[in-house]
Amino acid sequence: MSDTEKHAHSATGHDPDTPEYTHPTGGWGSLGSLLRIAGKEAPGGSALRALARQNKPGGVMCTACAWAKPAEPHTAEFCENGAKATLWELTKRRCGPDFFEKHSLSELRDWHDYDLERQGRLTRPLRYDAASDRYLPVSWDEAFAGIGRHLQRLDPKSTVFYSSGHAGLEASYLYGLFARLYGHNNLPQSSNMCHETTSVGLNKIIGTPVGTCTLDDFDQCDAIFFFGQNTGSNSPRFLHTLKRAVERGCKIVTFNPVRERGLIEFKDPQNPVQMTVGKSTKISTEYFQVRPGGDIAAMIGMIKLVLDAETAAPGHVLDRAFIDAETDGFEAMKQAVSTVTWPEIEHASGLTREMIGRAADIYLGARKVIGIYGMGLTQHVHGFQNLAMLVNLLLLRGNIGRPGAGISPVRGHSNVQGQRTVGIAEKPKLVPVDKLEEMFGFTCPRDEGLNAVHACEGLLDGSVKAMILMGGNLVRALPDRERMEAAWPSMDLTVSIATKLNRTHLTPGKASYLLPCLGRLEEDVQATGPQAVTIECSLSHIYGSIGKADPISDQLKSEVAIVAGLAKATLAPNPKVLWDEWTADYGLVRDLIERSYPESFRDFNARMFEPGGFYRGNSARDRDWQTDSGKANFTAPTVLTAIGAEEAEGRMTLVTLRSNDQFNTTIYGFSDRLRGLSGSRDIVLINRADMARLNLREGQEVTLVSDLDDRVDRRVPGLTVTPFDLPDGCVAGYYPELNVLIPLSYHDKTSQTPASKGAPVRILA
Ligand SMILES: Nc1nc2c(c(=O)[nH]1)N[C@H]1C(S)=C(S)[C@@H](COP(=O)(O)OP(=O)(O)OC[C@H]3O[C@@H](n4cnc5c(=O)[nH]c(N)nc54)[C@H](O)[C@@H]3O)O[C@H]1N2
Ligand SMILES: Nc1nc2c(c(=O)[nH]1)N[C@H]1C(S)=C(S)[C@@H](COP(=O)(O)OP(=O)(O)OC[C@H]3O[C@@H](n4cnc5c(=O)[nH]c(N)nc54)[C@H](O)[C@@H]3O)O[C@H]1N2
Ligand SMILES: [Mo]
Repeated sequence: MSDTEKHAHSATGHDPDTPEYTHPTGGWGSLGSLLRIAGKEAPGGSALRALARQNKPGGVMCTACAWAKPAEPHTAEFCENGAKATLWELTKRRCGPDFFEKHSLSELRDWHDYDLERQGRLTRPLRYDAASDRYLPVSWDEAFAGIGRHLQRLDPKSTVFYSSGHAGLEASYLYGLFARLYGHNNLPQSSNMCHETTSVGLNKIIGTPVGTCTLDDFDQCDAIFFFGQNTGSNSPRFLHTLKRAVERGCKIVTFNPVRERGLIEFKDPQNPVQMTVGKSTKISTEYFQVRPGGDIAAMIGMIKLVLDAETAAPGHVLDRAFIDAETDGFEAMKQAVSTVTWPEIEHASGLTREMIGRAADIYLGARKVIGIYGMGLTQHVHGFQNLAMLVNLLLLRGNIGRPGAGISPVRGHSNVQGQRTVGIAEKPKLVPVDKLEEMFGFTCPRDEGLNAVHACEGLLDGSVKAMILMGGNLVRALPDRERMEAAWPSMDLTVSIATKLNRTHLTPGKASYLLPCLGRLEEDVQATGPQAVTIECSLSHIYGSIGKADPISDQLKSEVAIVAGLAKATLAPNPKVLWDEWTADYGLVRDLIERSYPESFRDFNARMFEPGGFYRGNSARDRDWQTDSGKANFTAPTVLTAIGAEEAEGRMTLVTLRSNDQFNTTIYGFSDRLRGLSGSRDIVLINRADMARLNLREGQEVTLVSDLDDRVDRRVPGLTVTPFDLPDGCVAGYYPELNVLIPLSYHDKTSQTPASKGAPVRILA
């Protein structure tokens, strides 16, 4: 069989010899998986009440993904994975001082991540004691004072304040302010490993760091082009939106090396009729198993076909008026695309010209098109080129800045986008520094701070001396994990604000504190009474969220209170900076946010509980292009694949995946139900033809080694060879287990987003 025939086969039908879950996403399967978690966590009535209020106006906004919360929610407006996140947070298990009395950190380092988090919620502030190699309880006052003394002694520029996208806008705004008052912009965030390609890339080409679509657009579009986003696992509520779109005739074209169940068909677990009768909705009209990194070539192919169609019917295909008035760079893009040949496109994409033709036909037949993407596009060395080709494709027919059309990155953590909006940004140009100086009477640092990759480089070269983490599990989430883990204890100070114990907490710096916080689901009572917080979704809507569950311990503080406590202990008093008043009443913090960002947050306190959230607006949606050229920019392709390493004999591209049973580094269990896999996460997925070529047997144990020639030895032994329907030349396995194999230097060229979907590896039998 020729290469082309093989891919033609795998893209149209599933390889019968490899495991695949054959049921639709949703349905009884997802309820079963939920009940397993519920059984393990023994949730109280609080958790069930929280679920009933989840994602509803005036309720609590889910702590899992960032998908939009509709104005008219379902009775149960949560998904399998949102519910898991709730049960996980409101678990009955506790990880208190007695646990740490029993276990030293060197002992805990032998535990599986799953078992660490499974100990339950952290209940007390803790300080690391090197003599006993244990965490010991401390009072909040001692913890704040100790951390404050360390920070006062350190050069602010040698410290890093990370946040994972959990905390609300209030805590996030104050955290950014604390960093700047203290004297740095070192505010990396989880999005540095995630959608930074979007923040930097879209900003460059269409002048906005975020997507342009709202939920209404999904009720109007004629076609959706879906690249590298696994909706069924990672934003399941979005499946309802897609199902509605399909039912009214919208076509969905998916590009993904893996046949992800949720994008194939969906059974609505909230629709009793569908559940019992068993009818499911087909989601993708066409599903193309593109090679990892091959999207650039596939999109170039589509662009070529659209341009050919225009040549055949001049004036009938392109939106010429739009291109002439609103865009820049069309001719250069067209010229670059014309030099690419079809054999090159077919090789790089792994798709045939005929397949790309089918995709192009759907594009041409649709008046309103939305482009959706996730980590499959952003986490590549040429991630920027990925995004730029998608924008090129959309711009050809004016599909940005018009109802029913646009570009829509699907974001990760529930408030990851919002944290950026309110000043968690290492780039001072994204922050209203003049305004902040005027509001708080200080000199704001104006030099660029460290992003995640730069912070890691600083850690390795010794220039980074302290890290505060507001959420997250950085040593697990970062690339080059082994090197990071080894360097971590060299820091003078490490502080984690967290809900649960994780691997990062086991590599303390010379001084180290673990500060337990309230989760969003818990009631947060301050001096003026119960408080609400706010978050922003992927579609730029802002929602209020009120936790009602009983706090799991009376020793917890809110993230707002912790940030304020740390800041007060570190900074000299400033009459314009009122940490205690702000902690007592979060409405005052929202007033500060409104004053800092008046266009996005007009009448913030009054509007925060609007059903469906309030829209912050988007310049590109209004065709106000805030780019250097003042136009939307076409980009001439410079590469055909997003992979940064050359093809070589024996070299494979490693794609790191999330299972259906994890939220990032939090592992709920060992079942990847939607891919038909279960039992172990220490596996390497590979297709049968490649297994035969490389002389591998099913079930054999192998070692994966990094194949980047930089003299660093990176290897993961003990992986079980598991046949799986993937394109040729690639292997897949789980994040975070395989992060050891992702070189720190191997990242998107424009944004430094680690290339977690395309690292070069070799298999050692
Ligand atoms: N349940 C659950 N929900 C989550 C998370 C979780 O871990 N669990 N994580 C949250 C976070 S922080 C984020 S960022 C999002 C992540 O959500 P996604 O953006 O969906 O990220 P991934 O699951 O890493 O992978 C996305 C998809 O890209 C495909 N892919 C890999 N390489 C390529 C490629 O080169 N081209 C194309 N076209 N596709 C490719 C993979 O097969 C996979 O289906 O989900 C959020 N929601
Ligand atoms: N190889 C590879 N690496 C990747 C990725 C990949 O696809 N492949 N994906 C990347 C992506 S997209 C992301 S976003 C990062 C994620 O990286 P991180 O954000 O660092 O990781 P998380 O697993 O989301 O963080 C989990 C921890 O957050 C804490 N936590 C949970 N809820 C709360 C809360 O409400 N408040 C506070 N303060 N803490 C809380 C808990 O202690 C928990 O252990 O990983 C990145 N790394
Ligand atoms: Mo993410």
